[in-house]
Amino acid sequence: MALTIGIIGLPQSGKTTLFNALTKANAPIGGYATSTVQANIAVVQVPDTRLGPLAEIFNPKKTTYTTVEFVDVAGMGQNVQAGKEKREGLSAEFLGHIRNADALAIVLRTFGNDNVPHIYNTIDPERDLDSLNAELILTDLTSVERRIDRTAKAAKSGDKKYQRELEVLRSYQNVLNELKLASEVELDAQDRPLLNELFLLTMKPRMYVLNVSEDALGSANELLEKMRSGAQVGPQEGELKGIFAVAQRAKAEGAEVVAVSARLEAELAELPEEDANEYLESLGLPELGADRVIQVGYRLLNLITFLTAGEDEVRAWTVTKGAKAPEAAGKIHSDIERGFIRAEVTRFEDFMEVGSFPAAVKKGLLRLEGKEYVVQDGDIVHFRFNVGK
Ligand SMILES: Nc1nc2c(ncn2[C@@H]2O[C@H](COP(=O)(O)OP(=O)(O)OP(=O)(O)O)[C@@H](O)[C@H]2O)c(=O)[nH]1
Ligand SMILES: [Mg+2]
Repeated sequence: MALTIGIIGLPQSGKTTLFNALTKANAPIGGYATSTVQANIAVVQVPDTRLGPLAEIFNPKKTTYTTVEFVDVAGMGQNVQAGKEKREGLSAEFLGHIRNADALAIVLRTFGNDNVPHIYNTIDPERDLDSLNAELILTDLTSVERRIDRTAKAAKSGDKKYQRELEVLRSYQNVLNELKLASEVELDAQDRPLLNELFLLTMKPRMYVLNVSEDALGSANELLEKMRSGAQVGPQEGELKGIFAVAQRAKAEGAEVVAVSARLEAELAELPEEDANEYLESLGLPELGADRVIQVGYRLLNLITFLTAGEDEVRAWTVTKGAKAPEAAGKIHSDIERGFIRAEVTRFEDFMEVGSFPAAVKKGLLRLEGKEYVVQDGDIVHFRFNVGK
């Protein structure tokens, strides 16, 4: 099953433009075309700079990247847009698309453009984030309260299990009622199955994607880089003010934040790779923001990549962080997991220094690992297995 990142944001924040940049797809943009909730879905390759050099050594028939799936849905804030006083949380249709997402990419607009209306008429990404959060929180509150009704009835029998459940649900209800995210509740591992059943939107790992104007892209990246490095940053002006505010929030939450110019990126995505790279360089940008969004999204999903390399195929594989060698083997084939004997492991960096497996063996850079080995990002693995008769 593909792991999915849901792209959400206010109407006209640039979600579909970002989606197109990410997926090099051509979904129609512009206009509030959101009365029926449709979603764009695409699987994208996760950029990985290790595959290229490996392919140069092995000259394989095939090079295969890992993938993640992005879902782009209509803008939230429809209640506001329709001028409704009562806020009811999100529609069932909309929810269907994002409830199952494994993480959220929240698009916040900081670009100004008189031709692109904003539902609140002004540019203020932090306010937009509060508005989106309020809607997500309200939706979660509805889910939790529905479950509380059910559990309260069951708990009347005096069953300890339901009493515990009720306690946990109430702690979520309280936090949500304070307009805080469900992720702020400290979750006891034993309660995880209950929470998994609720699909709370504000528990999902999230990243903020600031959709900035082309002019501000360079300074936005600089600012974010400074903040990441822990440097002191003073008050900001103009477009950077909102960018700074969101970055501070992200920092406090431990969430990731990336700045992109969705429109520029969508345009670049249509160029041949070489031209796009040249253009990027001329703008003084090291890499596509879209690639950063994919990589950060992949990290949010708590995934790591291990590699297999040979003349047939050089390939990146996805496993959950903490997975042991047999589980990783199972990603390739269930027989390899079943008949697992051991894993031969070389670090990518070590391998690149010597350039071949025999040389890695000679230098003692190839290790033999057993069933308990926890696979690391960047391991090149060869599995030994025997399925018998
Ligand atoms: N100037 C500027 N305009 C942008 C940028 N990104 C998107 N736009 C414009 O904003 C408008 C809306 O973009 P969409 O990608 O359709 O926005 P959306 O969030 O998918 O909108 P809905 O699906 O209606 O909620 C389009 O006219 C885009 O060209 C940007 O980075 N800079
Ligand atoms: Mg759209």
